[in-house]
Amino acid sequence: MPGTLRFVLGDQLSPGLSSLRGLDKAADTVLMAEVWDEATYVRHHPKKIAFLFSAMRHFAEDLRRQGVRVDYVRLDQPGNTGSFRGELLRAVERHRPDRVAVTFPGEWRVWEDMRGWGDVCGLPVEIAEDTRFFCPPERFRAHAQGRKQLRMEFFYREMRREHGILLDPDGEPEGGQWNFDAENRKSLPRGQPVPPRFTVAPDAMTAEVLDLVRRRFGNHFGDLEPFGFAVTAADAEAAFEHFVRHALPLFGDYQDAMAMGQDTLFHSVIGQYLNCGLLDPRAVCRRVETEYRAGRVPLNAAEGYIRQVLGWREYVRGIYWLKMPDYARTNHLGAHRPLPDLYWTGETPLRCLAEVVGQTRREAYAHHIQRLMVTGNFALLLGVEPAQVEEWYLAVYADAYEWVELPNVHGMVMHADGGYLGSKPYAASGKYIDRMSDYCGRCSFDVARTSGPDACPMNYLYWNFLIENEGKLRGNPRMGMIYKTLDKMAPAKRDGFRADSARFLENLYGTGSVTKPALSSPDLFAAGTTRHQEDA
Ligand code: DLZ
Repeated sequence: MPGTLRFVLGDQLSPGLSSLRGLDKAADTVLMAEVWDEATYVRHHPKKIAFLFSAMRHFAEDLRRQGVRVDYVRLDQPGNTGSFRGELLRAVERHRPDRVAVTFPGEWRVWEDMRGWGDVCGLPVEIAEDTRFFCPPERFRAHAQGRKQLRMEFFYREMRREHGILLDPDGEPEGGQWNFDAENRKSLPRGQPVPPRFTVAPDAMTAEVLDLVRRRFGNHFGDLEPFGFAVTAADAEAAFEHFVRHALPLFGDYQDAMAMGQDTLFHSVIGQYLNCGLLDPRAVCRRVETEYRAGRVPLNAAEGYIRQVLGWREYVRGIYWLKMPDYARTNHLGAHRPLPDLYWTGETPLRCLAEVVGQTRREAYAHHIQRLMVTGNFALLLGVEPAQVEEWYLAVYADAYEWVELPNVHGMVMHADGGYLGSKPYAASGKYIDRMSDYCGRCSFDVARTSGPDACPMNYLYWNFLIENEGKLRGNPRMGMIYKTLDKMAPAKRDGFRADSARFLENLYGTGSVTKPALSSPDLFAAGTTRHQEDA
């Protein structure tokens, strides 16, 4: 009896997935496939590949236990074509279904391909909305309608009201304000105990995947072992519960803090589970609200956490689907330099960067402030071409899929969208990193110095960034104060920052790179030149 072929992708591991609705166990087949193209279109961290393959295999096993027929294609299976399209065509040959059902994918690249699947297999392909998010794309479109710039805060308030989260009985924000971020910027006191890490020992299925990934992807950046990720919904749930019990109460206070040797601090480390479907964002938000209402978690922690899941996560997804594919092509600041090797080697005398890249290599994880204010800030200050920074983030983090990675890096980190997503670039000097971490105390550069060979490079690069991008940034109302400071600066001091930066860039890239033209920048010829272009 011909039935429906239901193709479940690697980041769609949710029992309530829209493409599984109405599944007929007698007639339908679920297709899942490990494919070379997905594992290599960027060179994903081996931990990320192993996590996803093992989670996929466990998900398939779960379906089988429930009596569902699953056709699971392993990476090394003879005949594996290496692509979604190829595996769909082979499965259509095997099962002769009368239609195909899929859930809307998480990346534009896959969406473009998916739109052609019906034609190539000669069957109706039904693409169902991904209902695992709070905000459907058309709801976001309505929010964005008529606005030249978007702000997460206003979107977030709409989501809180619409979904009834953290509201008082009058429908107003719990605690009288929407956002408690001002309370969430503490550095970690010396001696502050941090929660134990949650890890899961690999079972036999994961061990088999680790062996495969070691053989096939051992040359990708990153350590495969020790491997401690959860790979089932039950273990992901346990990881989240561990966070709720041990870390959530202080999550708010220390969410921006960084500390040597402390990879996770009070963070939940559940992004990889949420983004592949092992955890449900609605359940996560409800659970955090319950802890607050039970008096076990302060409001600054509960609100700060919920804002990440209900606010930021949904906001960046909304922007991605609203603005792609053009969004990825903008380069507002005309940034053109290559990504320095240190992002892959971790070899740098800047202790903050060495620490975060080293942790990323070990864990396929760094927390938000490490990503934004250390590796991100440095790439922004250097003027690295956005696409190269984006590829790095997409490859190295276990939670990274383009819908979430691209707006975060392109818009928030690199300001490449000219301020559509966020109001100003998150550029910072070494002072910020020093305030929020203990990295600078162990660095061979001196964070208290702003110029000269011993000075923290983030300090003079910060001023250099403002000077280079003056034409684009001076008019930004949120940058007014800093440009006033720059205006008051003695010309010799300004020149010193320029000279220190030029020396640093030449050391980093070699002679000649400092004035390399931004050939790949579509914005280069747009109205308004940057100081950098004038200088070049
Ligand atoms: C990230 C990833 C990797 C590494 N491998 C696979 C795979 O072999 N099979 C699969 O179905 N999905 C994989 N994924 C996740 C996909 O890249 C993801 O589903 C698409 O990018 C759409 O979001």
